Amino acid sequence: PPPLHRSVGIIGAPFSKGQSKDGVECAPNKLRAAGLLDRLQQQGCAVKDYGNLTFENVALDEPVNGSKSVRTVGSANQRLSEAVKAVKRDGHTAMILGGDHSLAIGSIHGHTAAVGPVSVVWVDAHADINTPLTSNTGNVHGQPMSYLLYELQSKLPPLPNFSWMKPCVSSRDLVYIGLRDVDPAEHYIMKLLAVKAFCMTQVDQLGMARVMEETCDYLWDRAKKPIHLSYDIDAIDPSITPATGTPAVGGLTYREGVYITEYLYQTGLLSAVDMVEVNPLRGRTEDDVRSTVSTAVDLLLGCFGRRREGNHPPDYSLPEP
Ligand code: 4U7
Ligand code: MN
Ligand code: MN
Ligand code: MN
Repeated sequence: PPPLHRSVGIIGAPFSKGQSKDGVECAPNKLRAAGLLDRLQQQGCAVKDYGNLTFENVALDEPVNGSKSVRTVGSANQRLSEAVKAVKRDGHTAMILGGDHSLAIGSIHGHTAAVGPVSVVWVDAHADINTPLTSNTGNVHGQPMSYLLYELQSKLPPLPNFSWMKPCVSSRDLVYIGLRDVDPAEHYIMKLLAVKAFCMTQVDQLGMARVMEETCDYLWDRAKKPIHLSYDIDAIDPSITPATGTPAVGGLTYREGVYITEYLYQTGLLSAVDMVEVNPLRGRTEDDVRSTVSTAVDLLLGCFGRRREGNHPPDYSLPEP
């Protein structure tokens, strides 16, 4: 069984230039304000908050092959990669609070730089595997997996402020869960590389318990590696988590979403977790925002040992009359 006491190193990555809507940069502080750190401590985690990163705003960041803010995204991810590497070298499980999903580039890069090859579990409505040349929107948050995969390097144009990064994930070490809004080029790439994906059809067919068993069977077939969980809040149905930039109907239930985190925690292999695309300026009401933020917090707590059956400290003893 995994140790009851884990130490978590939290990095705030208030970054939003991988897409065009304001607000995702507010999420790290919103998640903290919702009691994330206290609740982690209450469930037995040692918490170290590394604070929020600051990012340089690159002037004259003209689109490259149609992709927007590439230089700004490149430089921000270089900083994030260094920060994640440092948290891993300090011996913590890394928790990266986004920010938009383009930050998975630096997060996964820094993680592998510190610990070597990882398995990636990507929970999302979207595959985020467009190359800069296939993207219809030019938003880098729809492209991070293509930058990270060895197998797609020959399909990427040279990108300014990305020379620091080398691909670091094999398509064999990637599993998607929750997909339901995949672009044609992305679908083609996934078939070409035979990427393992449990889209919503498979979630309906198998149920989440089997999806998680099969996810781990698949990833562990060769070797057990540290797991990088990249959790896009839009994987959850927008009736529960509406405050996000690119909501997609027909998503995971709250219970399915939490089950993923409980299951991955008990593998003892979770080594880094991204929570991305929470946008407190989206959603129509205060309740929309509250429900989105509190669901994101619950997902993060699940990654660090919270169980719905209840928890108690290892040294708990009953009061004697
Ligand atoms: B997210 C999209 F075209 N595929 O490339 C794109 F539908 O990090 C959406 O998963 C990307 O929220 C969504 O822009 C990015 C679009
Ligand atoms: Mn998404
Ligand atoms: Mn995403
Ligand atoms: Mn989104």
